[in-house]
Amino acid sequence: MKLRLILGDQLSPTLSSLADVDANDDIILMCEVREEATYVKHHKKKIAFVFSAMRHFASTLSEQGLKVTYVKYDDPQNAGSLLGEVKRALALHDVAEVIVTSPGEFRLQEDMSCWAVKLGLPVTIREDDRFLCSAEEFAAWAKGRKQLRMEYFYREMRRKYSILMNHGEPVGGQWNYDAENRKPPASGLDIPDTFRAKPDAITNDVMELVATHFPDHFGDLSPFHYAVTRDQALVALNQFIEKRLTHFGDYQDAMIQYEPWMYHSHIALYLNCGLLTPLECIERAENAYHKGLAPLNAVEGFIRQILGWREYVRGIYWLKMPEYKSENFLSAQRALPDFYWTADTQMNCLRQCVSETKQNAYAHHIQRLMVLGNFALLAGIDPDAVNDWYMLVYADAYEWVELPNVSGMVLFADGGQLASKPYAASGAYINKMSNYCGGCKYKVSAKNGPTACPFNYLYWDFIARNEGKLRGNPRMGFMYKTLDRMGEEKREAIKDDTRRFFNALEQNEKV
Ligand code: FAD
Ligand code: DLZ
Ligand code: SF4
Repeated sequence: MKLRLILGDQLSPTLSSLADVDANDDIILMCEVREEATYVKHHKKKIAFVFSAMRHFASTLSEQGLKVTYVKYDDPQNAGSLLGEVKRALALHDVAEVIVTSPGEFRLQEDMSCWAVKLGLPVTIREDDRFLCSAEEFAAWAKGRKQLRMEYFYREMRRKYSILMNHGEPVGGQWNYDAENRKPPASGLDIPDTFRAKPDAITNDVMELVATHFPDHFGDLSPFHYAVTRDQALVALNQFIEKRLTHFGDYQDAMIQYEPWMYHSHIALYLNCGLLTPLECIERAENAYHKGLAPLNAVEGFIRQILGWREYVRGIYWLKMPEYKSENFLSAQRALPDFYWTADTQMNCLRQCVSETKQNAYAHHIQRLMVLGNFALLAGIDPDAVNDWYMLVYADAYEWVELPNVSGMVLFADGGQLASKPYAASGAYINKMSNYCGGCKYKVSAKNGPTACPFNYLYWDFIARNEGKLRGNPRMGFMYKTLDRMGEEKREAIKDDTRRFFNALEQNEKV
């Protein structure tokens, strides 16, 4: 008999650990355990989502005639850890081998590599083949390259899977249509609502459990409307393709007050736990283009996120771990401000993005990058604290995707292995791409003084403070030329404003 362990982000019928399952003999083990639910104190909605999706997946497997042992969180016998639960199952059954698909996080992979010794029987860790590029293939692509740029990786993937290709050339003649994808928000946009599933009895049970056992975790548990089965996730995907994909490209970088969903797909949480596969999402978008239902800039932009960015950041993660986790190129050390938890700030952009994160366990990419991340970068917040926050607050967060986005894309903590320059921006960028500034106590047009937008002086303080490390970056040349032209008075004003702002933060004053 074989014991097949399935983790909370492995909810795919095609999972490698299930490939040769013997319905008459093998046992499938799934368990809700304290260790996984609390190694970071995940958002309440994320725990509810993962547990409910796990329970639904387990009942689908049972309906197919497989023998499933499902351990609920509040089972009095629950050992609290994956290894503990495997041991408990081994004591009850005559198991010859444990089979598991390779986990998505380094810490768990390290742990599992010792299980055979700890358990005294063979533990087979199979490749997770739900990704479009294996870790080995990525390492081969990376070998000998000075710079690992996503764009070149993405082109290889387009060729490999023949996506948006026409006789070896990219459809439309260009690989990338990003230049058409940076429209500021227009007024009067009619943005379709996101997919909303009605919680069923399983989800209601799980929500009660989360309210009881995780009361001090961040975030709002209700309303809960995420898909928790593959069928529901497919409906959510179709709804995106039909109603929002057309404008995905145009407004990909736009932010509108009280519009948390915009034209994004809201499928990362389903992709990352296995309810959807990357290729089916890509193919549905490509079909929409061929049927004339969505323009090329939107379809190519969406496909690039999944076929390009998603696979690329995973490749970087496995290539660079474990060193990547402790990188701090800019020696950033500031504590994470309280308003990342409370949303209690006068900076409207941050207030809006934190509030939406708290409500939905979701924020779209540009909110994560250019508001929440940009502030953390400019303020020099410790990468460990920022990574912990991002891992904890989003329903789609797993370290393989969260860490390269935060340490690489946002904080430049990896010194430029992922991004060629820091994504630092002043308030002007946020003002151009959102309508947040109109409702802000600060003036985005003011550069200095107590009423000036803090992003404005923090931006220049960031440039000046990190001169030793960034001046040599060819893409930062223009910034340093501008800094060089600044008079002494202006530089002093920036320093004074920054000092005043950080003092207020340290005194726990509302900033
Ligand atoms: P859409 O905007 O509709 O994009 C479609 C899909 O493309 C996403 O579902 C996702 O699977 C993929 N994708 C898009 N951008 C990226 C990216 N940069 N890296 C990897 N995949 C991408 N994504 C996560 O899945 N988990 C995370 O923990 C996570 N943390 C992030 C932290 C920061 C600081 C930043 C800047 C980005 C992070 N991202 C993360 C990437 C991206 O922001 C989310 O995938 C996206 O916002 C999810 O919403 P969506 O499904 O509506 O995506
Ligand atoms: C995210 C998560 C949570 C909250 N809880 C569980 C759990 O109780 N049991 C489980 O098997 N998996 C859970 N997961 C997903 C794991 O954390 C995930 O498999 C690892 O982080 C590896 O990616
Ligand atoms: Fe954010 Fe500055 Fe605009 Fe206020 S003025 S919303 S702080 S960018």
